[in-house]
Amino acid sequence: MTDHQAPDGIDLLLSTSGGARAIARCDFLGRWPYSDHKTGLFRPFLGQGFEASATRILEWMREAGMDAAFDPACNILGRYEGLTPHAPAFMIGSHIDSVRDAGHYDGMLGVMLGIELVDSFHKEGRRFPFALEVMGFGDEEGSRFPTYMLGSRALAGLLPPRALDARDPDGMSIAEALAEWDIEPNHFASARRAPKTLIGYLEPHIEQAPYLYEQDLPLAVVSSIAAQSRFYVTLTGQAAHAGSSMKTRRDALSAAAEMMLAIEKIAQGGPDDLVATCGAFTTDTGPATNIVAGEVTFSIDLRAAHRETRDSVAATLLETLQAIAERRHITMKFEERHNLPGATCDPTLSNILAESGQDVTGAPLPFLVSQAGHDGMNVAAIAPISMVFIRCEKGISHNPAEAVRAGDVALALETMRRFIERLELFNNG
Ligand code: HGY
Ligand code: MN
Ligand code: MN
Repeated sequence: MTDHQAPDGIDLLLSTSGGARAIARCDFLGRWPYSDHKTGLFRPFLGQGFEASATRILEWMREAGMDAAFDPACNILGRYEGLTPHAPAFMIGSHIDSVRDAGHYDGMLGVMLGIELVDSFHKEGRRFPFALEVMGFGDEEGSRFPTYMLGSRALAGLLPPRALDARDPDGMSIAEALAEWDIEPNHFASARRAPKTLIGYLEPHIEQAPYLYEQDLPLAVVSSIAAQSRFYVTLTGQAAHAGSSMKTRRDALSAAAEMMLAIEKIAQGGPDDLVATCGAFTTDTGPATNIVAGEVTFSIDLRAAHRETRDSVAATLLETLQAIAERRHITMKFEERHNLPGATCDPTLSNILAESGQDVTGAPLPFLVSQAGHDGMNVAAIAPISMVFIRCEKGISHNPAEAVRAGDVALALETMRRFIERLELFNNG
């Protein structure tokens, strides 16, 4: 077992605390029944694995001295009171849902580190002029319902109307799934947090890119989170026999292929922070090999550090795809289903984080733009946000090979501790 793949987590759960236990708990939750799949990790919002994981995490929050419960949006929230009851809170959080075939640490590690931090203060009997809250957002990935960041949007009051009508691949809506949990869908939006009750937010998260790995650094401070949009393209041509003439075809699949290569070329021609990814592909041919595709759908995930870049590239993409569709006599539907404008991390919090990290690691922490989206993008609407990145092996994520180093996670936890202690001084004025 190499250093950066934590040993099997079960025994560590009992014997340690701190970074090692945070990793062990992520590994423990990375398998059935805390996953919907018997092999590998898939923990979609409101699934069986989600329920088992949330139940376990609530227990760990309570053992760490917190009051803990589901909020009305099915996020899990632990609260460690400050020196005075009902004090505004500083929140540490991330998400507990996962993509399919996920790694163990995306999202979950941030929540486990929050619990470890509070547990250490609780053991010392320490209280602060603010409460500490640990938040496990229930839906960040949108891996079951096509919704994305439902939990943090509910907290920030950013839910679009009829958000709960979104349906999973089996046709169940979020409202129906909530009803199965005996949760009143109409209460979902009451998860909205009054801004004055949060003084700030910190999201510890793996980097999900190779910068720290290549620079051989353990931690970074996030300066901003890239703007991201998701589009769905539906192409309708004409289903036909595979023996039909090439001259008369209106092949939706060939059109999609040409479009995807055009999208890739546009993104490759832009600045390094411009990224575009095609996915969620469907075709009406099923497994048949002798049918010319009549209808194809695919998604486009478009990101850039600055919203203006993203939006101008989105306009170029639309023009390019329209031209391909016209030339191929294909009708195209191009819908935007997700639009996050990106977020800037609070400079004061980020500098306190950077100082804390330098204390702990002995070297200045780099400031990075996050191309990956995070719940902090929504929390930024109601509180100043900050993020600390933790190195992950080769930058690999959204992949079972995702791995972290116990030493880096320990440094992150100690950085978080110093950060809260500095906040205490900062708050005492
Ligand atoms: O898509 C993202 O950036 C995040 O992993 N949900
Ligand atoms: Mn993710
Ligand atoms: Mn994540």
